[in-house]
Amino acid sequence: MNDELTNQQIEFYRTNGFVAIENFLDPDELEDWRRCTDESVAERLGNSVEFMTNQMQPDDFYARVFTQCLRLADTHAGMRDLIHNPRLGRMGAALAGIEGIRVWHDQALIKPSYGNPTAWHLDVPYWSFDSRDAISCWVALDDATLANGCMWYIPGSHLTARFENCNIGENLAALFTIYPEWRSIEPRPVPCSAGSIVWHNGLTAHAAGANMTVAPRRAMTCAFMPDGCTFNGKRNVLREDLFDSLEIGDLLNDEIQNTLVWHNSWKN
Ligand SMILES: O=C(O)CCC(=O)C(=O)O
Ligand SMILES: [Fe+2]
Repeated sequence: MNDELTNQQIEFYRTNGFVAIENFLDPDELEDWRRCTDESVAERLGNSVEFMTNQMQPDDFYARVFTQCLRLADTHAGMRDLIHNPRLGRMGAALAGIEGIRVWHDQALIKPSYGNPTAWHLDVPYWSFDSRDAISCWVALDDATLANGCMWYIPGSHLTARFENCNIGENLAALFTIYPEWRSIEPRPVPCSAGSIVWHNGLTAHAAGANMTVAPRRAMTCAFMPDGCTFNGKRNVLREDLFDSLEIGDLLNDEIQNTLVWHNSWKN
């Protein structure tokens, strides 16, 4: 795992709200990420854990944007090792400029052949905390191209985003009715080869194109929350018992739900 970051990459991330790193995984590691993703997704779909996948109504538009399976590290030991790897967390913390970093949710996002585009959206406003420093990684398990639905970003949008958002629906451009000021910023596609990692700030506007190829475009991703964030009242992926016990303003530090995967004090 090539987890070293240059100052230039950190600077690029802070300015643009995203950064792509090619050759993050070596061929053996890529094989492992693919295996753990394929296995854990197959198990999840077989078990129909309704809350954590979007495949309950497979003909819906959203179900055909991607097959989405959330929190696979909860149910697959190999995936847990990949997602909880402190080296991955350290990378995210270094880019975001935060002391400690917790898992919000991992998710597999598999855009099927002829899958719909992923509409422009922000991530943080869906979640149970408000932060300008949340960060997600998106690991390409197949080459991501302009043809099969690579990621696109609005550079710098994280700097002016508010916590207002839209659904990932049929209108690709719904987000721009909330943020008309972003309409004139040229979006940047981020094609990358399998084994690359793309990081984005949770407030950076992003999207993906349709998959106009015969093969799926697989990605394994993880959203991270800065240590110290507090509950804002939204359920999102919180366990029911935890959600019921939380008051707005409570620290989100449950070690099972929001595992601390890296803290800068661990350096020594
Ligand atoms: O993979 C996609 O199509 C969208 C990814 C995304 O929205 C995310 O990782 O937050
Ligand atoms: Fe997203």
